[in-house]
Amino acid sequence: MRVFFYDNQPGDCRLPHDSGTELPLSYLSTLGILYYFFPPWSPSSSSAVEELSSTRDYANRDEITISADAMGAAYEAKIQMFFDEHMHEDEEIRYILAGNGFFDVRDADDKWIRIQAGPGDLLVLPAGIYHRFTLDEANFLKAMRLFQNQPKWAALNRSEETEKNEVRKKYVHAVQIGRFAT
Ligand code: KMT
Ligand code: NI
Repeated sequence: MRVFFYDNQPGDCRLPHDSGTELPLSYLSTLGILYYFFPPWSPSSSSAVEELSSTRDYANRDEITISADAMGAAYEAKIQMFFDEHMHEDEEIRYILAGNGFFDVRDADDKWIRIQAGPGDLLVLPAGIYHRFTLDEANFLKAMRLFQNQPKWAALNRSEETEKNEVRKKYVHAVQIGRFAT
């Protein structure tokens, strides 16, 4: 996993858009993002995922393959949806099993931070954080999605409405007072 400021240049979102300013992984903690590395090829990883799931109450899960082959006609629309800036009223938990992709998240100054994630990376995006997702140029990613019991994980696209969302306001407050600071 690598973390860097997005370059904000126009062009295909699947390109790296690496500004050249790399950030320590610990920067993610200040935004309330949790990250783990459980390599799928390591025998201890499945029990590590089980343990995290039981600690954090991730009762449900599924697997998603994001590729033109796997998704057929829905592919382009799905890809576009993932890259629209949005939030959820619950955590978004993604465990990358194969392939690579970019999670972009807004930092406390509303700047885009790009997280390059690959096999073994497990990310927990907190409820209320603005984010988006794209594949890279290889156009393939397989991930496990973990969910709490009754997830409220509809994508709410950023708008004046989400600025007033209680979950969003609570998140912004938590970042501002340094609740997530390490
Ligand atoms: C989402 O909600 O943005 C996603 O599920 C992204 C694809 S999963 C790696
Ligand atoms: Ni999302």
